[in-house]
Amino acid sequence: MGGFVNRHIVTANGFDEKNIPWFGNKFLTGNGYFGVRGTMEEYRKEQMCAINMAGIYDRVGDKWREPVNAPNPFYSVLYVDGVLLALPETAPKSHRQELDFYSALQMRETVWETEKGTVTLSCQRFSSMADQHLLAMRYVVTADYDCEIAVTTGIDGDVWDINGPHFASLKTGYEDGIRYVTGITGERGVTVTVKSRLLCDTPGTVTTDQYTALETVTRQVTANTPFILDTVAELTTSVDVFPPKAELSTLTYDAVKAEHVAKWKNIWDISEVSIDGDEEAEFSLNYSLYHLNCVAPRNLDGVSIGARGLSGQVYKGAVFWDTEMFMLDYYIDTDPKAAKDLLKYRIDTIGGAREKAKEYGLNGAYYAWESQDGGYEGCSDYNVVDVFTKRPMRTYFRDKQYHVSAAIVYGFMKYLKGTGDYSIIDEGGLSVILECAQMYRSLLLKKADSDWYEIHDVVGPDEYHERVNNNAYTNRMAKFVFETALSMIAYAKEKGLKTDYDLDSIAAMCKESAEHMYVPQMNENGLIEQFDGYFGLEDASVEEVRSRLLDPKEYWGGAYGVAADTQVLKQADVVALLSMFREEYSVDVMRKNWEYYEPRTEHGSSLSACMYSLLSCYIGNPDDAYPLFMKSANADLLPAGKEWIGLIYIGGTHPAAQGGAWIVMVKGFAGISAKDGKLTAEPKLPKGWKELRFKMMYQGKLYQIIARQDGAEIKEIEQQG
Ligand code: IFM
Repeated sequence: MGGFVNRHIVTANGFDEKNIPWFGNKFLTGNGYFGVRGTMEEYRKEQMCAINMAGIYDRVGDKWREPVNAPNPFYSVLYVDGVLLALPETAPKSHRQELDFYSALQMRETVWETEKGTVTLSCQRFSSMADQHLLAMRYVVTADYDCEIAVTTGIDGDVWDINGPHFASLKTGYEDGIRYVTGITGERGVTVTVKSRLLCDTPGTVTTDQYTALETVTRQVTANTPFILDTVAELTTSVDVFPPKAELSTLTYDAVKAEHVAKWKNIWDISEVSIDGDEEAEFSLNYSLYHLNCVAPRNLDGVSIGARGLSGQVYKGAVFWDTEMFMLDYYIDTDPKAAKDLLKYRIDTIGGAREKAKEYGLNGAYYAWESQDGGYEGCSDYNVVDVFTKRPMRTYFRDKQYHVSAAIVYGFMKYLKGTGDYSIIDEGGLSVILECAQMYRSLLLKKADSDWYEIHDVVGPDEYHERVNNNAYTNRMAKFVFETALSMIAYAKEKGLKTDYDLDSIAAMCKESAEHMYVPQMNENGLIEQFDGYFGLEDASVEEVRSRLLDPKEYWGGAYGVAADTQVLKQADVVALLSMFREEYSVDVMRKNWEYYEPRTEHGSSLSACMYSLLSCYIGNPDDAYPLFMKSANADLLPAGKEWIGLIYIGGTHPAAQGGAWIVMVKGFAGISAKDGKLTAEPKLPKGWKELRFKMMYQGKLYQIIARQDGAEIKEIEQQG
């Protein structure tokens, strides 16, 4: 794997302009409050430079609402003897970018050759995990000859936007040694302020304009004497729930860095995974966990994680089922408070889900496919732009992906089982579960002479087949929601929880619905049909279907998509069902379905590989699981997967794939499950893995797990702090 040089350092050597978007994701730093793309200091919006804010959305006119990017306090350009040295314009002699994901520090070293010698620019920067309002950078220039170095550095408020501009007004200035840029969003008037302080022993000249607050520092240097400029910056908004911990004017780079590194060490003390026998897998998995920590909205209210984390405005910064299905497990296992906060987002945004249900004539709560602040649906009816006509295409993600509500209920149940903390049920979780059950009830259809409830006209996890009937996954999930609601009603009654719901009548409804829910069963070949009529579709291979594309960016699904009338699917659907309800199926059934569906799956979504990988482990084939696990863990380390659907850009980080890799490691390879309130392990390690070691929380206790080819140890250990 290119770039693997150290247990915790991702390195990319050389400069290639084509990698700018991908490296922006790969080298991202973040602290849950914001994410800073791994771009270079001299980059601007053209290079997709962004500080992406968690949970602050804005809408301009009738364009898509999206999260706001804050002004960039790292903007810096270098002149040596009056000549600009900057990427991508000035070709470097050498260039290296690094991310130390243990200490969450991003570094670059760029060497330029000038007429007189070489100039080296080294930078280190980070997004403070200790005080989430802070960012800091050390910028060091060294020439091997006497010269004049000038650095213009400060805040760039001319930010990259997909559907902006989001700042209806910007104010820039300089006061008492502090530069600032304040933007006010157009739709809701949220104020976003970036302040920064330059720490350098040479006084600078300050300039401000409509977008920027910059300072130029010029110094004559002698050969090989480093010129050091430190920046400490603070990002705040008018809707913050906690203030910065200290006055910006009192902070130094080294002090802020020391606290940041210490905080990350605490995170790794519980999160780090060791895989004796496979350094590459260990590296990829820990790198994935790094990203999950960069995006966890710790300490924020009413915020969850978008499908592309904090890497930009792609997918409208919206929260999908990805969070509950793929990411939540990692937080339940390592930081239950963060897991609870993610679920609280669904409690806090039930209003949006109720409105969506009403809009479609349904009862209860129908959670958004693309949920933004307030839980409002960010997805439009025309969510893909056709590559040929350049017109928006009618898609059914918004109206027909009913499985999203069930994923949220599934998330609540994972939390309850993993933590034993039922307080969330009394804090609004009961409403979420009951109202999702009411929503599913209003989808049920019964044919005149049938005893069974069906669900028609849906889009399942495999989005390429729209408006299908009896998607096995959706129907089983609906039944799961009814069953869960029943058990939560029993819990509420037992505990005497105060509620306005008529628990008896909802319980009767759920019981009747669950008992009569039609869940497609296996046929004589042991196969479960993905939806009514799926087996009758053309059985073309993925490669054959791919060869029918007239344009590589063409959307495979939708009415005229190349996959729509074939059995080729985008991502795990029946396989997801089997992974989630494994206790209901024999290994033989799981194997037959894996073998049938895997060759027909395009894996066109980063959510797919981990589900197939997990089921492979359950079948007892960790070696088949391994490449799919690595695909998931490498989603952002290796060249990006699909970056376009039609003419819509979908690049960014892939937290669901990263969370999926954790799930495969825990439930698949280590074979962890809980029986009678106790963790058990039945490891199925891939070839070459001698020992897999990690920690996880279960029901308030911390455990050290050591899994080997021939068995496992699970030991309760003391929790720090
Ligand atoms: O939620 C997913 C969906 O299942 C497949 N397309 C991408 C979305 C965001 O990751």
